[in-house]
Amino acid sequence: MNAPVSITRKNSVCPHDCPSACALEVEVLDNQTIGRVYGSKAQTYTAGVICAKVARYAERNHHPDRLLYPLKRTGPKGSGQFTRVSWDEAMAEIAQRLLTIEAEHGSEAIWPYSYAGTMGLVNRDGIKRLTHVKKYSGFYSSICINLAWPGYLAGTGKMMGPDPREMALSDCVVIWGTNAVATQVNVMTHAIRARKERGAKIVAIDIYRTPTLDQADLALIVKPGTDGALAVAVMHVLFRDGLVDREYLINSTDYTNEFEQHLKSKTPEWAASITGLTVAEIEAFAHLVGEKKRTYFRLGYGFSRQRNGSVNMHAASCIASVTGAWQYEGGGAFHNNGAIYHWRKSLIEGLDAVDKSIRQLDQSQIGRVLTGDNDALRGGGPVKALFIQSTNPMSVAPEQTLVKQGFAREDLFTVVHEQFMTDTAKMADFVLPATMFTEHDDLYQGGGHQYLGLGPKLIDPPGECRSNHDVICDIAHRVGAEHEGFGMTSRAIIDWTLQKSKWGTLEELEVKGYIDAQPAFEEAHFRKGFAWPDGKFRFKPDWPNVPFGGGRPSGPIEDIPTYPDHWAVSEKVTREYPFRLATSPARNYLNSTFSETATSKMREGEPTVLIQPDDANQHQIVDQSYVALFNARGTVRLKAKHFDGIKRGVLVAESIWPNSAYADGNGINTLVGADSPAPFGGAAFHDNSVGLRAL
Ligand SMILES: Nc1nc2c(c(=O)[nH]1)N[C@H]1C(S)=C(S)[C@@H](COP(=O)(O)OP(=O)(O)OC[C@H]3O[C@@H](n4cnc5c(=O)[nH]c(N)nc54)[C@H](O)[C@@H]3O)O[C@H]1N2
Ligand SMILES: Nc1nc2c(c(=O)[nH]1)N[C@H]1C(S)=C(S)[C@@H](COP(=O)(O)OP(=O)(O)OC[C@H]3O[C@@H](n4cnc5c(=O)[nH]c(N)nc54)[C@H](O)[C@@H]3O)O[C@H]1N2
Ligand code: SF4
Ligand SMILES: [Mo]
Repeated sequence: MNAPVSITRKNSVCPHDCPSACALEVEVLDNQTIGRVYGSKAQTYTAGVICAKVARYAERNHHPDRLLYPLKRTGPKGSGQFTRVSWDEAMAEIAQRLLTIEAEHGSEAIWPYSYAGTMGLVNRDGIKRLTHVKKYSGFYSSICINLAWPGYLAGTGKMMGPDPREMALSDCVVIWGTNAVATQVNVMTHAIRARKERGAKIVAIDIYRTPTLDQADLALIVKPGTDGALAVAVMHVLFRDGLVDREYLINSTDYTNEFEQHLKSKTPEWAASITGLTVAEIEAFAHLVGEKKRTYFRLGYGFSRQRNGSVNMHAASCIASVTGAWQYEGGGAFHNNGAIYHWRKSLIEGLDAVDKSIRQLDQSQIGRVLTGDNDALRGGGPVKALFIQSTNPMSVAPEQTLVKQGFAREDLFTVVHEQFMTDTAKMADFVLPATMFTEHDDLYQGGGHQYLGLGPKLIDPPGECRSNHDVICDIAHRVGAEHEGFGMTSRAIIDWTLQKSKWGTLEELEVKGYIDAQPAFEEAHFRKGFAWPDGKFRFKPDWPNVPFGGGRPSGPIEDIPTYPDHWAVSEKVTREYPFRLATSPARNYLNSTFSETATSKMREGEPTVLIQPDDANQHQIVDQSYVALFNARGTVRLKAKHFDGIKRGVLVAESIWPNSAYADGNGINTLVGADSPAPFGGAAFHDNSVGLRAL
């Protein structure tokens, strides 16, 4: 029976893979229905602002295309022909297939594959418990943070930083390599507050003129993969013009005369030729951050999605150490707050069951893994079964040609637990319907801020949708996996995790909604030292030993320059492939999520590549005409749009669209490589060389 129709607003947290992890107030219309979604005003980072796509979440939550019942494939792989089955029938057959594969090929032939469709700790990470207990192949989760985090850790040693709300107290906010207007709107809230209240300057650095750059006082458009050159030239100017904090350098960093000498040749002229900026732009940026000691460098993910991305991230963070910005309220460099929550995840992830001898397969290399690449398989046998939750690799993973070949294998047994019939779900043998965040309980943490929060179940799920937690526990029982976590409710796991992590109880969190986990000023600003034995920020990192938990050294790690620099390892342009392509995020999608909602689709239009008008004329590409982009990995057809806010030789295709949105079904990640860049792998989504031809 429905509750009386009175609109109540309930606290929740946005579950999507976004640094903002906004605190929400969800209108609950009745037991089955949500209304409008608002940003919480009381949670001071969200401060009442959320993105448009989540404000209209009812469109996604109550979408007519939601998966409601378990489905079993009846036609050929990928045909989209399924028949409805009961949960019991589906789970019994899935368990039996997994047990048979385990018996015939060993436990490592099964690869649970999941990512951050939901960021709820219980529902996102419970699959790891199953993986560990059953000794299934491990998951080297590389697709998002592996190029970004090591760069920040290389200097600071710890993944935290000055309180992001301090952006509002800065004299200069540098929004570097993140299109915050699109990907984490709250950065703009706090930066614009600083401008209004203190006359602060906003600098934004990207490879094309984004809505974020439109809001900046100084908008710098660099060539992809050249931020390291910009950062070292800025430091050159700071030393040259006496804008460095010598006392801070000596007391708080590993500064040496050798480092200063290294910067001597890194002139603005040198950097101008690499970045495509003018000398005047570089000088202006350097003087701004040199004169405004309260400069907050908000370092995003985007500029790290290059083969030299970690080096560039480190180089950018070094500027705050040269000026001593870290010392001041509203100053320093920030990327993510991952280290402040001190979670005890042993119950959620089954860490007590980890067997280090089990191979870890690289998420980004799923195409290579499924097509039998020996290196990608770490010398072991083939993967015979995939159990997928909360991710859509048939759209989002690099080397799509291989990904598609792999998923099409007749001998591969694939289960996909999803909310919609995604490109990945279409390839499954069984599709299981998943709940949304409003329909289950979970615990969330901010990456771009410092709150942890509760997202309670607010409404009943439609049809027969089940949460990740329930599905993992059910499958665990059926395949004989034993762990106390499989017998607990998600609420009991949340309570255990909160208590063991010293955040109180679930009951307390239910009252508060969220907890401000911000460390003290001294700690967040590294005033008591950076997280190294000598307490000093490192201009000269020890790359192989950067404390990136479980990171697997990859790529030409030994070739990383000793000091921050321009590391020229981007994919080379050639006569055949003369353009540099980035696949920056689309404002109305979140990775491939929301590409099912009508409003997002309408606002995004169709897959499009931005091209500089002189380049377009030279290659005889008419505005709004169709083109082919190609490289050795494949060909993608999409619309070209002339755009003057981009350097010559650079293309941007905002993503990620379903494959069916492209003329021949090849999505943009057809062009992206899955080679494993230094220092710890990852996917260089914005570092692709391609050719272009009119169609
Ligand atoms: N609307 C929307 N929001 C999202 C997402 C989305 O797809 N859409 N994705 C979510 C996820 S999973 C993540 S990890 C975050 C990521 O969010 P961000 O940290 O913003 O990172 P990216 O979205 O990869 O890219 C940000 C910007 O970096 C630019 N860029 C690319 N290469 C370079 C370079 O070499 N130098 C510089 N200076 N800039 C460069 C891109 O053009 C892009 O505009 O956003 C989350 N939020
Ligand atoms: N070209 C290009 N490709 C990229 C990027 C890029 O910038 N450019 N960015 C990369 C980055 S940073 C990332 S993080 C990855 C992200 O890639 P994915 O992790 O695959 O992210 P999404 O595309 O949002 O897909 C998440 C899926 O999870 C489902 N889902 C949501 N909640 C739940 C739940 O509770 N249970 C279950 N079972 N399913 C759920 C959603 O319906 C959705 O289909 O993409 C990467 N791919
Ligand atoms: S900005 Fe990010 S965290 Fe906030 S509501 Fe939108 S998708 Fe969710
Ligand atoms: Mo991501």
